[in-house]
Amino acid sequence: MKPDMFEAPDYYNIDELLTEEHKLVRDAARSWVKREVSPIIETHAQQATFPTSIIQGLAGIGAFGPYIPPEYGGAGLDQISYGLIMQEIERGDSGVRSTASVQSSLVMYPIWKYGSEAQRKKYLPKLASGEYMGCFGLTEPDHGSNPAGMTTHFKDAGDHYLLNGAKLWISNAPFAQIAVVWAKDESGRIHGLIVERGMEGFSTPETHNKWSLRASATGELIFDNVKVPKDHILPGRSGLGAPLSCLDSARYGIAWGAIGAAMDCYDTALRYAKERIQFDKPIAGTQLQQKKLAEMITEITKAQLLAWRLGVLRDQGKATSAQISMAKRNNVAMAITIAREARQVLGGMGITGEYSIMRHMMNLESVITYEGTHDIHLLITGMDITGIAAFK
Ligand code: TGC
Ligand code: FAD
Repeated sequence: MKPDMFEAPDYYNIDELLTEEHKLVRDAARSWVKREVSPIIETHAQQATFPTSIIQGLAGIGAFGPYIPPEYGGAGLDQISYGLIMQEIERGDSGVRSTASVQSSLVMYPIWKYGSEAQRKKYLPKLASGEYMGCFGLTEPDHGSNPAGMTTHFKDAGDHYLLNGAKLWISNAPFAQIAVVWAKDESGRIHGLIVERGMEGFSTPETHNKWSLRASATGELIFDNVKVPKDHILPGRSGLGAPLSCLDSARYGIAWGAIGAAMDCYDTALRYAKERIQFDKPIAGTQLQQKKLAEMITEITKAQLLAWRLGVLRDQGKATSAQISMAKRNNVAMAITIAREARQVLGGMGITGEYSIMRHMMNLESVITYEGTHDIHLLITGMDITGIAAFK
């Protein structure tokens, strides 16, 4: 792969909206990605392996629990800093950002928000340092967009719960030490349970042959009469709103992350277009390529403003789930469109692993599907503005 020459576009001087701390956090993540992710990521994506060597580095830049309080090992940062970290990581690779999103928003967040004090103390510092990796089991083979229909269930068996069922498409599953699993009790109420690797009857087979997020490990969670100690239930909240509130945090991070992938595609295409000579002049001097590049920077700028404003609202505790849906949907669609256009700017070179664009493009096919599909987020916006749910 070519050396990482990335220069971040900032067409509307958005840096002026950031504090010194935001810029420090962002720049530390940016340098780390250049140094540690860019040189190895293409090989991992080609070989479909997760780069375990970067786990410590992710912890070092505060990517595991950026907004979790320091008393539990988190970085204690605000939501804009969290977003900027996700942006920089996804600039490197969406699969690496996935690993950080799951660890922070889908594992640490529910334990912090809905766990007991003993669970917080037991798990959060280890998750923040990367000693433990976690995964989040909501989706099932027959229930993806409609998690309310889940069939994974547990029953009271005296001094423990007995858990049965299966989860599919679970990021980090093949190597995670713990899984936050959503399952129904005997009355059909959804609860979160912390399941540990090594519990009898719990297995995590890997899902192979993905053309997307190849540097992220994806798998199943299978529960065959797993005895889960009673103190492994998250006591703070039950019902579908509990996992959905975790998704709010992860979807917010994706709204920023997608900007990173788009910026990398734009920056690569711009540099290539200025250097590539056809018909005796740089292709950047042709109207057709300028149209592509001008539209890319316009859409990136709009997405940056959307994410920044959403971050401010989240820091004020005012962001709604529907506002988060809009940003996730818009920014991921923006990124995938830019990736497709940027790939064309590079002509044949665009399909090779010499450049990051095709990898981003394939990764974004997962990003536009997980954490709520493009369609589901449109329906969430539709429900918000009309008051009528059109899911069913
Ligand atoms: P509905 O009846 O609307 O809601 C049920 C309860 O949940 C509450 N609620 C929320 N609470 C917090 N945050 C949100 N975003 C919430 N949305 C809804 C709601 O108020 C209600 O509470 P209560 O107290 O009245 O019971 O639920 P529904 O069954 O009609 O479904 C609504 C729908 C379709 C929007 C929801 O099911 C949905 O978002 N589906 C998409 C599923 C999804 O996003 N799955 C993601 C799986 S995890 C993943 O993909 C990780 S990828 C990781 C990576 O690698 O980065
Ligand atoms: P379906 O729900 O079957 O949807 C199929 C199509 O139907 C989509 O186009 C959808 O938009 C459309 N559709 C569905 N319902 C409606 C409707 N009411 N109206 C109109 N159209 C509709 N899940 C986890 O729990 N944890 C994870 O860590 C995780 N990681 C993932 C990693 C990867 C790489 C991938 C690909 C997925 C991951 N997921 C994870 C699962 C992901 O959240 C689901 O794939 C997603 O929610 C969609 O579910 P589905 O694939 O079953 O599609």
